[in-house]
Amino acid sequence: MVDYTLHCFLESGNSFKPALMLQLCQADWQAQWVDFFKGEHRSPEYLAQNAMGEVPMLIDHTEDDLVVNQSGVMLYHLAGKTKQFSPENTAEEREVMRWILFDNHKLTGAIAIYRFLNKFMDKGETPEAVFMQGRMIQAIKVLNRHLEQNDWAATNRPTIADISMMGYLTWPDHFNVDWDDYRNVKAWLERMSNLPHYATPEDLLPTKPAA
Ligand SMILES: N[C@@H](CCC(=O)N[C@@H](CS)C(=O)NCC(=O)O)C(=O)O
Repeated sequence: MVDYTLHCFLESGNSFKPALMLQLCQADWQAQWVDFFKGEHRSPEYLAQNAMGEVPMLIDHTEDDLVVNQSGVMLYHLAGKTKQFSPENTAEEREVMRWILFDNHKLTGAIAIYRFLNKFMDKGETPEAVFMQGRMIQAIKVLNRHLEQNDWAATNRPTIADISMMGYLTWPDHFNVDWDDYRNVKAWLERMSNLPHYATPEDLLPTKPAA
């Protein structure tokens, strides 16, 4: 039996966040594919474990099959257990929390929706898509400005805040961004991908099994 099972799917940047953390920490884990596009996350069985009906979902087998929902909570949980990528004092904790909340609400919050409309629904220039694209660009600009003075998001070393914000950023072509226009983000993404044991979403996350 592995220590952790992550319910996830490849197209999900939110799934990449805990998967990357597990990989960077070299944890003992397995991925369990969720058939998201068929609505498995809305099935009664799934909702019984995760009332929010969201992917990813982490099961910690070392704690009596504890169910952890929300990628940010998973990152905190894993940081606490592994003592890696974790804040080390209250001030750092505040900063880490600040950037994880920013990620969930503004960065991932806009990118995931714009990407879904743009790539998976091929919506073109609808008012909704243009609105979300504008929100996304604002959030990317905030991150780019912050990284002008800082190598890492929350402290002077990589933390779960960096891991969270990277969730969707390996797919710039899915949301029509060129990292050459955001040089500080580009350099930070390179630093992230040079961390020991780094792997891509395509390396870590399962996709629909062949029929
Ligand atoms: N804040 C959540 C977001 C999770 C999320 O929205 N996941 C998407 C898939 S990537 C989902 O399950 N969407 C279903 C829905 O919104 O109904 C997290 O970080 O875990």
